[in-house]
Amino acid sequence: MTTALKKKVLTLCLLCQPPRILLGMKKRGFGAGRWNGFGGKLEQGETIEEAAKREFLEEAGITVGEIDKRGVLEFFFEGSPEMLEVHVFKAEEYEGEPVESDEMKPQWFDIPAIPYDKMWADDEFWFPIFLDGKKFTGKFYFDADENLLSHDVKAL
Ligand code: 6U4
Repeated sequence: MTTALKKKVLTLCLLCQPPRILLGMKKRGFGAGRWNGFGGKLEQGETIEEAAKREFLEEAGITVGEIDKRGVLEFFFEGSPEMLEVHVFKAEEYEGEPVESDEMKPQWFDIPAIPYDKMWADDEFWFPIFLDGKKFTGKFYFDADENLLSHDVKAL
């Protein structure tokens, strides 16, 4: 018998101004110690887009302009009753100056110098598609120690 996994919906937004991209070092919580985009859980009554913008402001101190949905990623963890559905957005404009928060330390990177070795293991599979301007879906299976076991990524 299989038990249905609980689904947790999360946002992930990347501010891209070629040749640079803003990433944040996650300082605490899930994914601490890795560079990542900005995002998190939805609050009651919020749309996914509203949550993506709010999380960006909370974590990096800036207000992003229009955001564009680029992909959906599904993450499964061995032994976990919960899967993550991460909605990935691209922002190109912002107001304010990035500031460090309790949760994230923002830093601009040159796109060719994106530090994949200090990011979630799945990122190197979908970031290039994202940076190419294409939409995508991805499914990733991790073991309980957050090692990537297998993946299935599609450019749309
Ligand atoms: P709080 O409520 O702050 O304790 P936390 O557990 O730290 O929450 P949160 O809300 O910051 O998590 O959300 C995790 C963030 O990490 C979301 O933006 C989605 C993103 N994320 C999760 N798994 C990822 C993965 N494998 N690859 C990736 N981003 C991922 O690039």
